[in-house]
Amino acid sequence: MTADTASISSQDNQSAPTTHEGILNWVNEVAELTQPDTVHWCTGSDEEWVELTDALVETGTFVRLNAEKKPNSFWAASDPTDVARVEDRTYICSVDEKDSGPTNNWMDPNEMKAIMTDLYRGSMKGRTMYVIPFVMGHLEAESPMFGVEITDSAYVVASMRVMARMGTNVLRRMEEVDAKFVPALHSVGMPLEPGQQDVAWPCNDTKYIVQFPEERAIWSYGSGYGGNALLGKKCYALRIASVMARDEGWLAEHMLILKLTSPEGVVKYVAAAFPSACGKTNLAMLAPTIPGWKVETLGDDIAWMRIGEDGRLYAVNPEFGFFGVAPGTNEKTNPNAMRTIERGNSVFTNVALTDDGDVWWEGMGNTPAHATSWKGQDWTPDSEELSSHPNSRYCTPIKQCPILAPEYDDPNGVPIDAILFGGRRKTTIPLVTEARDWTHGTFMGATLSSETTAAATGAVGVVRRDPMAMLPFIGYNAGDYFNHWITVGKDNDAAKLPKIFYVNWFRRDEDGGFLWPGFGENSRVLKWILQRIDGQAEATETPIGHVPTPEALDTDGLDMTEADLAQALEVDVEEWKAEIPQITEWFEKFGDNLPAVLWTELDGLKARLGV
Ligand code: GTP
Ligand code: SPV
Ligand code: MN
Repeated sequence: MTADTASISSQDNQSAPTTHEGILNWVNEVAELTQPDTVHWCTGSDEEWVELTDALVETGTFVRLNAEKKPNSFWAASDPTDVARVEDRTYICSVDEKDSGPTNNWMDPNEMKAIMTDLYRGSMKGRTMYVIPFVMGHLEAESPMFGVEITDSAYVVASMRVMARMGTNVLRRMEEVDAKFVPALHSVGMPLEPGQQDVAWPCNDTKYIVQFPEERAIWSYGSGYGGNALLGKKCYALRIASVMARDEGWLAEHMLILKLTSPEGVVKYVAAAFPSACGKTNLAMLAPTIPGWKVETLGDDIAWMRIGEDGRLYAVNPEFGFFGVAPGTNEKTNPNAMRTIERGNSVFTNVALTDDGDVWWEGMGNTPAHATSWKGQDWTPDSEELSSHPNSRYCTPIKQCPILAPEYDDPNGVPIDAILFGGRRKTTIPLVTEARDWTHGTFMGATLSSETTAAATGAVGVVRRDPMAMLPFIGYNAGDYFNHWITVGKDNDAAKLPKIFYVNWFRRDEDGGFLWPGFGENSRVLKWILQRIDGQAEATETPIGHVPTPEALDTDGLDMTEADLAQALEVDVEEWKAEIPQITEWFEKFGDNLPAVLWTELDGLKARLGV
């Protein structure tokens, strides 16, 4: 082990770190290929965290924050080229190309393995190889969903410890039941020659984020960024899990989970799918502006949902932390996120570092006179560049959320009453629309559209279809995925399934401002949804579904003109007519894989619009 890499020594090269032969064989095989200096089996203990974060501070990957501001917390800045998910380098390598479908990149699995095996050969030289046993969801679940990530990044180990249940107790359970697991291999792709000085953020210009769906395996190379490198998250809990879910009759979705309680004590559980950087974390932690209403958080990014014995759809959050968008988070938009990170134990990546050892980002308020930008440069309010990358993130334990619902830790999950789909659209999509039934709701999800954000590399602000907010995360043919949704509706009692709604917080007025104030005010929409489910709120039937009458929304104390509210709720037939050719073109992509009932839904919409 060289002293100048972030690595820790405890337990290194133990002779028999596990009795689980499958894990041991795979770890040995990877070590032989990647040739690390040492192998470290992660325990997940506090001592390990201290050793690991100390080492990261020593190599300059982490800067320790002022303990009075953010105890046990760290600032990290990535390489300026490694800041987001790389969708053009992400592959679903199914055996048959048609099984990856028209929305994913594909390569023959053997060809991909040959390319990546060459890349991995010696890729961990000079580094420590960490073995992270983890479980997505609860260790006490009926069938715990195990994984093992191998990585040469200490930053990834620290982040995985926040984001997933991991460590020795997971490994022991895997040994007891000789568990199957998803092998998830990660290398930053920057071996070190003897004596070579490491950099703060090792990565490689060549990147591959690869899922092998039949094998349930993940290979990732070249990036240290969250969604590319914390392989339990998007790669396992969405791409691989969506394939498992298709085969086993459940749903793995890009959804937050929240608990809503009315002043009368009526409880509803809501799951909501919005594309990356479109408001899941904010809605999950919402502080209601209407008196007496309460929101509690269960999850902010991923929901696994299964039909329970009573015929209802139960959701669990497979994660253990939040990996949230920092910019725009402040006392007003998301006070609960501010409280969560204040408790410390967090990693901040690509935000600004203040002179008193705290973090800052655009939209936090209290602008500092001077800070160090995410690029390591002097920053002042006069600087032309942003202090923080638009996709900068906080990584913080879910247990620190002050409004965490106690049920978050229930291995059986919570019964979902409403599913929300939503995106970022300047026009066309009203504030909220209720689907007529599950199939119509599936149509809404399948045609969901949104302007692209900084969460993935590429142009920002371009409208694209992002079905169920899962475009970058469906591990198989999206046409088959729509069919799976339709089947869940057909195979189950419609009365017990959640009601489906489509929301848009992002509609703009003529001057480009948001029509709807959003954030805490979204509680007014949640109230209408709860009342609709219980048959207590008015709606207008429109060509696209049921939209609230302005009177049906609680607008008490809402600072908004009647005209703006009317515009936020408007169903503009001309705008919708313009949407039809785009939906048609989108559906045509899927050929025979598109369920016929979705064409029927489109025909119905056209007829109602008079097209
Ligand atoms: P991922 O973690 O990438 O999956 O994102 P997310 O869906 O959790 O998005 P998040 O809640 O972090 O919000 C992303 C951005 O949208 C932030 O800059 C928020 O300030 C902004 N945002 C969230 N909710 C609202 C809203 O109701 N209105 C407006 N105008 N902006 C919002
Ligand atoms: C997203 O992009 O949807 C995220 C962040 O939640 S990442 O983990 O990078 O995917
Ligand atoms: Mn996400």
